[in-house]
Amino acid sequence: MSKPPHNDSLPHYKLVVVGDGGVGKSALTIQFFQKMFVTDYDPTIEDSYIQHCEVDGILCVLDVLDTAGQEEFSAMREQYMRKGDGFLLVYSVTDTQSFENITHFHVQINRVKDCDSYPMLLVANKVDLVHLRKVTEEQGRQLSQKLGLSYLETSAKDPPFQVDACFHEVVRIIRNYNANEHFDRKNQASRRKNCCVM
Ligand SMILES: Nc1nc2c(ncn2[C@@H]2O[C@H](COP(=O)(O)OP(=O)(O)OP(=O)(O)O)[C@@H](O)[C@H]2O)c(=O)[nH]1
Ligand SMILES: [Mg+2]
Repeated sequence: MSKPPHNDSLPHYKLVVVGDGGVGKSALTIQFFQKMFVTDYDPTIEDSYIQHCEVDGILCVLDVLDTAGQEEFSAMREQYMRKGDGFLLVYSVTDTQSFENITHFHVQINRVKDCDSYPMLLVANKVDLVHLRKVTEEQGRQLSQKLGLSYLETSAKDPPFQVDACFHEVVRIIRNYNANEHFDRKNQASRRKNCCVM
């Protein structure tokens, strides 16, 4: 029987789930890790989860930080943003304010990372609440285009809808980003090699 690969040899991705209070960050994270829907609302301060995960046939370690959306904990944001390799920007389709606040999270992550594009996915949660929906799919897609992000609709409620998909998608986005960065660095190095000082 083959031994499972040691953690150290696997790629390790730190995902950070951000968004306003009550949008379903914890419900999505717990549905992904524990395959259950939490119906009670217990505001998070900060929770962390880790597990092996296979994405497109490649094993990795996923380390997910479920953050506080409540404004009173907003001072902790910059610190966790610094640690993230990829971000899920979550809003609730029943809460227009949470949708409008996505732009602030996007700006803050780019500022903390000191770049204008970083691995992020726009997640429209609670799509099961059809009759309470206030933010349409079209509005969500428009925002995602404006920010240059991919867009996924989810429901953490049973039966879950696209919950695994949204975590896996962020891993794909990080892998692409890292591959492009590596490619850019290699290109820069070879350009440097080819230049001659006159
Ligand atoms: N119907 C429905 N309810 C949801 C969904 N996701 C979360 N909820 C409910 O919404 C409430 C808030 O969910 P949480 O996951 O605790 O919200 P949060 O974003 O973690 O909030 P903070 O920790 O304060 O930032 C809970 O009562 C959940 O059961 C969903 O997809 N559908
Ligand atoms: Mg929470």
